[in-house]
Amino acid sequence: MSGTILITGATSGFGHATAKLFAKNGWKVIGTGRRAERLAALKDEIGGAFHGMVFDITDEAAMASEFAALPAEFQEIDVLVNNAGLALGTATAPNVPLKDWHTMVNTNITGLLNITHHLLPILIERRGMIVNLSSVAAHWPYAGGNVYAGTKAFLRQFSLGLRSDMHGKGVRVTSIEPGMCETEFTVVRTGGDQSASDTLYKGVNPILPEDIANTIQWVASQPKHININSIELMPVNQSFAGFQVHRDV
Ligand code: NDP
Ligand code: 8X3
Repeated sequence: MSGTILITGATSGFGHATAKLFAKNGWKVIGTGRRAERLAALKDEIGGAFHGMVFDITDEAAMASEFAALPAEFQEIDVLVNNAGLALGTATAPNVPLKDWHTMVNTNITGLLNITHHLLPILIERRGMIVNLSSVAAHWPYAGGNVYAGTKAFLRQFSLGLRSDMHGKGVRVTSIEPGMCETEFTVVRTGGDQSASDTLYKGVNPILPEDIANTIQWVASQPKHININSIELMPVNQSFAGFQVHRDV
């Protein structure tokens, strides 16, 4: 199968690897992000099968004007990968800047809803597919996960709800819920601390962006009568800890 895929957050990590893999497999790829130079580099690498859209996903008007300028040959979108997102900080509440909570909600939820709402008519017309990047954090709480984990739990449940709304329309929806993957995620989360990121992943043998790209490719290549509802995946070296118990003395 091939067609046209739109990937939000194609300038880094999962989105970047997914853009390259789908282009290699003959798809037309639309990639979004704020960093124009990275999208231009993808265009240089992929060529005419790639179209970059530069906008901040929290800016609905900027998104709409990019779609208004979308070339005709990229308009028949078959797959939307809602990948753009971020975590900010690992501090426990309330020692968290409120603006960081707002940024995570505006990016991971509101921006994602804006683009999803915009594209649902064409996805319904084309009996297409939506792949949402949730997280293990949607299921497994940890101290400091607070709003980030909350946004990813929203995304998992929104995916399942969309499945219900798409009943009978032939539109497929998948929630992908990865654990630790080494991308720019932790550099962003720590406010630019590359060494904190290196330390976190050292010896973990984490998931690679290409592993997620392969997962998305596998989901999209299932027969049309199959919907993969959700996939949770982790590095072997990441697993679960028990509940924490505090005792009053
Ligand atoms: P990266 O930080 O490497 O990539 C994030 C992407 O999101 C970038 O392309 C960035 O583009 C884009 N983005 C962030 N904010 C905005 C914004 N306001 N407007 C437009 N684009 C934005 O992270 P990952 O590849 O690791 O993460 C991708 C998704 O996977 C995220 O939703 C993340 O929560 C999720 N995830 C990550 C895991 C991990 O361990 N890495 C595990 C589970 C889920 P730009 O900066 O150019 O705008
Ligand atoms: C991020 C995955 O394991 O770092 O969504 O919380 S984890």
